[in-house]
Amino acid sequence: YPSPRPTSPGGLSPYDKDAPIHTVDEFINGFMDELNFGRGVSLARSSRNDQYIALSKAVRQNLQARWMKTLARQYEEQAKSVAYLSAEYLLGRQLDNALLATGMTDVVEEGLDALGLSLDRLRAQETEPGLGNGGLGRLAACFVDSLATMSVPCIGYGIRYEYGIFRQEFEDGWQVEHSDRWLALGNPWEFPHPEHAVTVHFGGSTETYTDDRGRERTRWLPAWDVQGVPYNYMVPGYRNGRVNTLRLWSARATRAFDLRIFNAGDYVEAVRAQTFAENISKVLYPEDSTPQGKELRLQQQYFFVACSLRDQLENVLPKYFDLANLPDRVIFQLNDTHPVIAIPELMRLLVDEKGMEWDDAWAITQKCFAYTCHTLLPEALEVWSVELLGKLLPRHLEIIYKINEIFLDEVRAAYPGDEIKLRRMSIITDHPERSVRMAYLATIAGSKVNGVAALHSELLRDKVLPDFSAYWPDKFTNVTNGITPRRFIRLSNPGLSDLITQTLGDEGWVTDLERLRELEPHADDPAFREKFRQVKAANKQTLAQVLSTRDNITLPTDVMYDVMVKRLHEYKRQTLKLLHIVTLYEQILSGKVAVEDVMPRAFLFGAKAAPGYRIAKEIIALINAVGKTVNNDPQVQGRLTVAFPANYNVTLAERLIPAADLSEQISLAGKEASGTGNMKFALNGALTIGTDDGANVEIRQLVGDDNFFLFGMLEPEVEATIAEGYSPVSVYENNPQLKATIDLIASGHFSDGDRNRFEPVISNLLGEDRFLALADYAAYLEAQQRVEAAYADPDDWSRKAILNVARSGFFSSDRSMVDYIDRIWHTPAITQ
Ligand code: GPV
Repeated sequence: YPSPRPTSPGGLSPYDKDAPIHTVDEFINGFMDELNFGRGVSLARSSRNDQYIALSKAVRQNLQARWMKTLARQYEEQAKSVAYLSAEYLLGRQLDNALLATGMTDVVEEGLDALGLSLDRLRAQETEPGLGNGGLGRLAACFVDSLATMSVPCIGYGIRYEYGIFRQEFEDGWQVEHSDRWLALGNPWEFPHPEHAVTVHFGGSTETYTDDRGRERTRWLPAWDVQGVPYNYMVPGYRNGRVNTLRLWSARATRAFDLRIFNAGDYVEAVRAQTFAENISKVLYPEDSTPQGKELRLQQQYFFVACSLRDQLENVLPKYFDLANLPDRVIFQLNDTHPVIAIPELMRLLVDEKGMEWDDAWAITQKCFAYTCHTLLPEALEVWSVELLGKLLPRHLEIIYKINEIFLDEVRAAYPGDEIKLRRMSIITDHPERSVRMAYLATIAGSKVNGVAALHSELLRDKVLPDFSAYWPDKFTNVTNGITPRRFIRLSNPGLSDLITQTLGDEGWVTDLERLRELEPHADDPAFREKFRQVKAANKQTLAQVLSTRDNITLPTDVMYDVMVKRLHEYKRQTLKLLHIVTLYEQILSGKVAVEDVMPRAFLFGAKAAPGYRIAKEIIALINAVGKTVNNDPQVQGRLTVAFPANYNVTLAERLIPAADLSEQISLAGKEASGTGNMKFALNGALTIGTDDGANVEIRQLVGDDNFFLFGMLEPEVEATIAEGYSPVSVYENNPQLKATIDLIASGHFSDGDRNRFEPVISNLLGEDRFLALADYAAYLEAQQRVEAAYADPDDWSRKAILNVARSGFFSSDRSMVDYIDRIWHTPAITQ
């Protein structure tokens, strides 16, 4: 397998021989050229945005030469490559990553300094590309980073949304959404190629005909079309001279589309129709793990996979390529079900357009796809109504029916007479309406199906797809998620990175994260612990500074930072965290605990709610209301601070995570597929308080029980509790502290006496509590007491934190890539 390349520490390296910029002078020349002749402004008259764009373009020059080399070499070698299909890429800011990959940071800093400019200020000018909702989109970004760093040929395909994830603001503590105009000031990181636009069809009907060899065939007579314009992004490997491609598609009207309407004589209508086409890539759907079944979303899905398949077959593969060999050249990895319509699309291309026989095409298709599932929640499993699919993609629906028919014949032969199993395994379900189960289609067609953490893969096999795993035991596998150490420690935590590099003697750990194990002996060294604490304290200072200017938030810097950042979802149980905070507060108010005995803590939240997810927005409002009351109540004497900076995104995560002491990973067991924030915190030396869920299980196994605060029901207990008939009210009635806590909220204490204000949250908890927050409340409080006891011994806490860092190497996304290559892709190593 491709081993990560050794790196040349610091500065510019020998592999950079094709790069135009090596020295400070060369940088200044490149930068001034971009400013004067690219932007058309003098330094004196330039805006910060001019400077940011000129800087980015100077930096990207150093990547471009290598990019072209990578592509040329790849074309020569014709090696098998990964085509990662993902509707989301949550990239985060690009400039710093490009500086790191090229090793230009010092040269650039010095050059800008000589011009009287500050690199930090120009960094802050970049609007991050938020082309994803949360974990799933960020995972895709980590994976493409790792593949480039490991020199594995990969092209990432996705959508260039004109508006990414909404920008969140709070008005009276209530979430309001604003459009994310991330392209408004220009984007120096993309390369549009309108000349390579491809056409994608929609709607219409199908017909049968007899071809010139006398065979009965089907063809699609679509009703309308749009064009996909590719925008290429560079995905630089870390100092290894490789640059892979991320190709995002943007929709525009075709000429035919325009002409048809122009010819009807209505100019204004024709222009409006262009907007209709462009709508397809206009906006990212902001629902995370809760698909809404909207027609435009299906259009987006088909749009980007149809563009991507055509691109592979017509531009990436050589002319006259024998498609029988397609599986030797490409593996399409399906990032959840969003791109699964690619399966019938490939069948359509092979059978209808290339004239292949069905069975031959199916044999190829089955080898070319693999499917990653990212959830266990039934409501997150995508289905498309037959009515909608038939209207938008009539030929694809026919192909899905045929795949299903042939598959069910197989099942019938394997399990004669078992009609119920047949109905259970059918791609088509009749309830609540006739629809296509995309996860089943992906499972049937894919060469492999993987979950994203050990526990998740097990539950996926046994609970979500049991019939399929019994039928194809070898199809199912696990690849535990990972995170890129380049962005999530090396860039985001320079203090800790420097300490690690000094301690280990070199920077090799950045591409070989298991080397963090070498830190283990230092966990017992008081001097090292002291340095480690200084890094954490400095990171808190930096965060407090950022939040002060960004959000006007005042944070104490000498207290424990207890952080819960992730999308707002009931299953993730932000309410459980809130109940803990209100409990601590209620104990002060009621005099049960003297305020001097309260351990000082800052609770930090970050979370966006899907705009239509009512209860999630109510929970956000409640967190903000509690924060306002607690922060301003003199009885608390500043010992408890609640901070909820708006618009949590990758950029903010890079500041929050390095400053955290405690990582909150408290989902109901069996609901969080993996989590990846949990890995980022552990890697940055926070201890986890967490349930036995997702990748928490593996984190705890690796860091050790003593260095992890486990609490709560296990997955089988959750099932048993629900089966017995769970009653949240009786938990409430039987736990006086819980009752006092909930009653305090219900009393209107956090809503100026308005007892109705948070009634929806209260009645949701007492009446339903789908995710058993009340059932885990007592265990959670008890675990928080263990946390406090441990934190009271700073030296021992540091030891535990250091061991978390030292034992987190497994969670590098480089390791995830090795597992994908080994278990699923079988792509060979490429030599530089
Ligand atoms: I399905 N995930 C997500 O972010 N969006 C989705 O639509 C779906 C899943 C997340 C899971 O919730 C996390 O547990 C997981 O770590 C992440 O995907 C990456 O696998």
